[in-house]
Amino acid sequence: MKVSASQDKMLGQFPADGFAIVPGLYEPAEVKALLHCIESAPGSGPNFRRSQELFAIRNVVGEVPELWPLLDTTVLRTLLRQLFPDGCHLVKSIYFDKPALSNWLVAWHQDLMINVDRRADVQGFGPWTSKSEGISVLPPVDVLQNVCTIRIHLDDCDASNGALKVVAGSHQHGVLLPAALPALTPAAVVCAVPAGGAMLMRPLLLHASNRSISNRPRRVVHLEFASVELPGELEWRERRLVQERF
Ligand SMILES: O=C(O)CCC(=O)C(=O)O
Repeated sequence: MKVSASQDKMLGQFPADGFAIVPGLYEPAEVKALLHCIESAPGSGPNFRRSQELFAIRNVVGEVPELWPLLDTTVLRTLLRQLFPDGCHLVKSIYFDKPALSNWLVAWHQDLMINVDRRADVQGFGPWTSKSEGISVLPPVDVLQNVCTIRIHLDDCDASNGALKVVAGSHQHGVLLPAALPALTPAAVVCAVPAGGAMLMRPLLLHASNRSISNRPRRVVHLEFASVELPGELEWRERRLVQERF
C-alpha cells in the first residue's frame, strides 16, 4: 500500500518541524480491536501504573503479546519504510490512558533517556538511571536523532483532553538547558489527532501536555523506532526487529 499524497506532504515537513500528524493510520475497526486487546489484558507489576489520573503500561508490546500483531499492519510498515528506508526496530512501547477530567499533566521536556539492557562503560553514554523496570541512559545526540516516535491515538484528541503541545523545530537545538525553554515555549502548537491517526515526533522535540477538561479519555500507544544499533555490549532493552533492510 502506498502512503497517500497528503501523507507524503505531511512527512515532507517532518525533518524541519520534528513532528507530523498522520490521520487514518488505523481503521475504526482496528482501533476497536486495539482497545479491546489492551483493556482486556490482565496485568500487574512494575510496568503497570494505575491511578485515577493515569493508566500506563510500560513495554506494552512485551506485556500484552497479542498487541503487536494488531499494530503491525501494512500501513504501519509502509510508513516505517518511508522513515527508515534501511529497516528499523521497535525500541520502546508505552500505553498511556489519560482518563476523562484527569489532572495528569506533563511539564515541558525532551525525551532524552533510552532503555538499555545493562550498564556498560561506553564512551558518550551517561548518566545512567536504574529503576524497578530497568536501566536507562542518556545516549549521544546522534542516537536520539535516529529515533522516531509514533504515537497512535485511540480516541479523538485535542486541547480539551490533553493533546501534546510541541515547539516546532526545537529538536534542532540538541539537548536544551532549562534556561532556554521560556524563549521557546510561547511558540507551542497543540497537536490534535483523530482516533486512528498518529503523531510522529523526534525525541528531542520539546513537548508537554495539559490536564484534561473533557469527558473523553485520551488513549495512546506510544512506539519508538530506531535503525541504529547500540555500541559495545549495549542493547536496546525492548528491541524487536520490525523490518529488515530492503
Ligand atoms: O502523553 C503525554 O501526555 C506525555 C507523554 C510524554 O511526554 C512522553 O512520553 O515523553
